Amino acid sequence: MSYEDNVFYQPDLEVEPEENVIVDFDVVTTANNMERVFREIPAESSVGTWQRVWSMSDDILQKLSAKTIHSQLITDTHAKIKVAYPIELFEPNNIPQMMSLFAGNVFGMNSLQYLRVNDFEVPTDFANSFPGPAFGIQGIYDTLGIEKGPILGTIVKPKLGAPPEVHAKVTMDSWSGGLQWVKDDEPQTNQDFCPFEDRISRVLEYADQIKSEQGRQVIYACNITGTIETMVKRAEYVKDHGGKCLMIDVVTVGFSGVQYIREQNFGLPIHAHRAMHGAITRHHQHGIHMKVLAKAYRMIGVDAIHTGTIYGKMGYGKIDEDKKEVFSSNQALTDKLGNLKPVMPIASGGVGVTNIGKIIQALAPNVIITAGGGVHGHPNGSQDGAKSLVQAKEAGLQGIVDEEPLYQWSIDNNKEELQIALKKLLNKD
Ligand code: RUB
Repeated sequence: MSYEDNVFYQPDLEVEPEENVIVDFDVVTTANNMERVFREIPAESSVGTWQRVWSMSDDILQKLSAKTIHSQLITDTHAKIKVAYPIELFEPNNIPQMMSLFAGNVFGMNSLQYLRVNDFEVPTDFANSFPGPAFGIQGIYDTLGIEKGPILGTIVKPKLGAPPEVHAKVTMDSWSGGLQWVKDDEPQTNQDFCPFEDRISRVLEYADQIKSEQGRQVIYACNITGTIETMVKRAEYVKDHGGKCLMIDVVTVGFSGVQYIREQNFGLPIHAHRAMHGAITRHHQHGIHMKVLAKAYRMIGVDAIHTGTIYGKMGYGKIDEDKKEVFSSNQALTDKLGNLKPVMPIASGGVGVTNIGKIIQALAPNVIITAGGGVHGHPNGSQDGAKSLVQAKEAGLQGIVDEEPLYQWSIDNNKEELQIALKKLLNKD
């Protein structure tokens, strides 16, 4: 066995999808031997190494080697390939092992300039070995007690620094202005300027107040990110104080940490913030596509996850590329995947009254849309900012998405808060 072994490259091989994990890669090589790379990737990511070892039997080689089963040359040095990994190589219910296998050492090979994992498909039983979301899309609607449709929310701003009473006021104003979902920002955990317990208890009291005064359930996604032990304590605190949701920075916390929280069955949906994903997902030819992460976090069991807005401040800044990225990630959250529930996408980052209509047209009905600066930057504060976002959503659902028609709509329909927001953003007197 070596990279020369034909077992690793069988371009016409038909494999059984229920017996293999099939992974789509983009490969860019520094070497001048693409066929060798077609062997090297499956070899290094299954049973092989750079030369035959005495302990390798023909039986192992035939049964357990991964195989490039499809290759398409884009240029002399760039190809798209599909690799089939026999399911026996995987441990059920173990995402870290799965990622170490097909997205592990291969990323460091010196014959590769770039490598990108674009997608993966797993057999049904393997998918079902994972917990998956406890709530998923329907569970989130049920928690809020609402029917289908875009859920509007905000991120408390400033990103960091506000004391608990200000944090709580920003939250209360956002809810009383009509928003349904408020989340902490991704680096907000338990700093001296805003201790976790003080913040959470104040905010959750306001959530109770909204419920008793308006009969509406609102959600506060409390960021519990930390060590596993800390996250467990924080989740217990949130639950004991009547909280309805946990937020975790799922990329920085890591797969096992997130799954551990999922498996404690706190009875609270998990809002997955993806801070740091860009280091992994951003390069078109290198790293891991967001839809791969989305699928992995769905298997682990998050209920909602950030996947982009298309029209906001994050992403590639090119509508076509962003559409492709966001649509395919969202599809990974809802396509059939064993018996696992579908996950709610979250569109966030640079959202405001001028782009929410386009986001709704592209992503509704099943989406949580959160706007931080787009709410709290309103000249009259967070409550009017929240109202303006709700009004812009109403217009967006009617197909009024462009700035000038939206401004006219706000005048014609006496949507004062929206009109004021647009005046500022469109520099009108
Ligand atoms: C948005 C914000 C969000 C990130 C998430 O603030 O803080 O956490 O943008 O990005 P604002 P993504 O609404 O003020 O821009 O969803 O792409 O991971």
